[in-house]
Formats: sequence, C-alpha cells, structure tokens
Amino acid sequence: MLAEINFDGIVGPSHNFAGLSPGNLAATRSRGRISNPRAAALEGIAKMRANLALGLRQGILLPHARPDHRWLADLGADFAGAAPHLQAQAFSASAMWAANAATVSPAPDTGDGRCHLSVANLVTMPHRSHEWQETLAQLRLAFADPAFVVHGPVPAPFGDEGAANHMRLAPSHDAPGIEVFVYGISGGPYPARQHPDASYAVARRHGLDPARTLFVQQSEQAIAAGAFHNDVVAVANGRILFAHEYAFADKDRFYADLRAAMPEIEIVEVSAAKVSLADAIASYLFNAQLVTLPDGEPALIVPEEARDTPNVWRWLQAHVAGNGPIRRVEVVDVRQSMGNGGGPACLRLRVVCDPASVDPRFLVDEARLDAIAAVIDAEWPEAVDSEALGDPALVGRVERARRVLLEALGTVELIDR
Ligand code: SUG
Repeated sequence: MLAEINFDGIVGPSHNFAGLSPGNLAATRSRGRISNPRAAALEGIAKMRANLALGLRQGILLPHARPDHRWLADLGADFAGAAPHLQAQAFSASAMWAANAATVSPAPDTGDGRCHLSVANLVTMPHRSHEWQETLAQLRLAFADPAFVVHGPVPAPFGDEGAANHMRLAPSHDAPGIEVFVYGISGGPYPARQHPDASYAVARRHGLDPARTLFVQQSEQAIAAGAFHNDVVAVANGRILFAHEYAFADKDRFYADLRAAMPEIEIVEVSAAKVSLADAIASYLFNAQLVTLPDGEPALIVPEEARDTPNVWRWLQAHVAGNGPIRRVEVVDVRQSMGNGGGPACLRLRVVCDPASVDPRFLVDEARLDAIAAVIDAEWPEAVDSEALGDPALVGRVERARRVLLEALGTVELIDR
C-alpha cells in the first residue's frame, strides 16, 4: 500500500541570514538580519505536528555537519582561516529545504517498478553545492530497502535542484502518474538553476515512460521576478495543477499536453490580474503543500504570509467558497525559513512509497517530535549574527547541537557521514 510521506528538513543550528542566493529576493533582503535557529527549528516542528494532526504521514531529514570542514579542506582551507564568504558558504543550514534534496519518481511511474531518487547536485549556488554528499548518505540510510533505487548526482555543469522543479500528477498516489520536469533557460538578471539536460538525465535514469513525462520551460519573467525554483509559482498533486498565469514559458502548449496525457486534470490557474507575480512570490501562495487528506479532500497548506497578503487571501477564500478543487486551506508559521525564501513546500520532500519500507528512524510521530523539540530547546542557539560566523564558541555550539540530535535519533553513523 503506497502513501505519500513528507520528509521535512529539520532546521539546523547554524541557520543564518548571510544572503547567499542571488535571485532569491527574500534571502537577499534578509542579508545581515539576526537569525533565530531555535525558533526556526521549532516552527518546523510545529508544521510537522500540524501535518500529523491532519492525518498525513511525516518523515524527517537531518541537519548536515556545519561548518563543512571536508568541503573547506577540498578548497585547501580551514574554517578559522577561511575568507568570510567561504565561512558563510561552509556554515549554511540550507539543507533544511528538503524539496531540493532529490527528485523522486514513485514505483508506479518507473520501468523497474521501484521508487527512484536522484540526489540533486545543487551546483549553481556555492553554499548548496556541497549538500549532496550528506544528503546522499541520509537517503541511502532512509531508503536502503530494495523497494528503492538511490542515484548519485547528475554531473556538473548541469544544475539540478531536485523536486522543487518537478511535479507529479496522478489519479491516486499508487496509480501511474504524469511527471513534469520544469527547467530554466534564462532568468533575466538571475541564474536559471535547473538545466534541461539535468531534467532529461533524471528522467532517463528513473526509467520513466516518455508518454507520461513532460519537460516544460519555466518563464524567464518568473525567474526574473524572484521565482528561483518552479515551486515558487506552481505546485501539483493528485489531479490538480495549481499555478500562476506567468509560471511557464508556453503555458498553452503545456496545458494542452497535460490534458492529452491526463484528461481528468484540473488546472487551477491564478491570473496576474487577481494576484500579481510579485504578490505571488512575496506571499509564497504557490510554495504551499498541496495534499490529499485521508478523506480524499485536497487541501493547501500555506505560509502566514499568504494570509497577510490581502489579494492572495481573498483569492483563496473565494476559491474555497466557490467550490473550487482545493477544498481547504491551512496556515502555518515558518517565518524564519521564509526569511531565506523557504516556504512550507521548500521544507519537505515528498516520497510516495510503502511506509514499512522506510528506515523508521526517519519517520516521526508526536513522541519522536517531542524528543527532537527537547534537543532543539536545549541545544540550538537562540540567535546568530551572520557577520560573526567565525566565532569559535558558535562553531562548537552548532557542532555539539547536531551531535546531540543524531545521538537522540539513533543515527550516530551520520555524525561523520
Ligand atoms: O536555495 N535559500 C534557499 C531557499 C530554497 C527554497 N527551496 C525551494 N524553493 N524549494 C535557496 O535559495 C538562502 C541561504 C542564505 O542566504 O544563507 C538559501 O539558500
């Protein structure tokens, strides 16, 4: 029996606002702010609790070793002596955004009937380019069962940012689906982070049926407006595609191809006249978790910022009141992550699989979340100044915090991955 499990990245103790992602407007604007790692991680725990309360299944991915001494050693540097920009890049907690961990093709879609995961290389941003090694180690533990195939990264220079640029539509989780890969060609002043050849490579490696696989270009306008990943302007689940009018370069052709591949598709498009691209991106309306509740109802889990943006909230209320395909809206507070451009959907990696085939250390219930929250309360720094990342006391605290968490979760083999 296949189910969707959302694996949320636990916000690491080094969470800070160093402004490392050009094209991610929230992160750029937050540069220099004092961050609150403890509050950030507890927001993430509260989001997971809310998902459990909705009857959804929940998993976790763990904070990475930061600073990343191995990466610095490859650069011939050590943390204390490294230039400030390398210190910040080695210290980032960006692995929290699990939607960028991997691309996942569930078993019903693949040639060999196994669930395939390809770890994302994240080569476009230096601070994210050294995530894949530890992500791969975690995926190989969590999905060690023969029901899964875990692939290494697509080689550079073909940038791959994982599930954030991938959507799956299927009548039910355990039925064969349509997989949609969204790539970028140009983004105006900003980098296009998903290379088309990376998307093609992942689809080939996963053994997807070309008749049920679409490759779609993200609009340049969307990237230039701050949609550095497709999941900032579109999200899909079940029979529903929820997208902004300006998300795709050629939406008419994409919609026609989708309708041909899946006649029962419901395309919910938000027009620019109702919600501008700027408001969609500032509110993260589309960086929502579009989920199927246990009773079969589609629900949208949006960040507080969507409720704070009047035309966005009006659109949502009107959609639900007007009997639109999305039947329910839930609001979660992930403001610390949002300050770095990471909404509810960025924080999770969806894996459709038999839950019994997953290493149980990567699954959570309320009791396990209590244990994680206790470690966060005791060990996570309350505040971090991105201008002072070189402070040896902070480094010691961050390293200890992660170690205590991995010990509490019984995943000590990852301490030195
Ligand atoms: O890659 N922010 C992340 C946010 C990722 C959001 N994920 C999805 N859309 N799925 C990024 O831009 C900022 C970190 C810093 O500046 O320190 C950052 O990496």
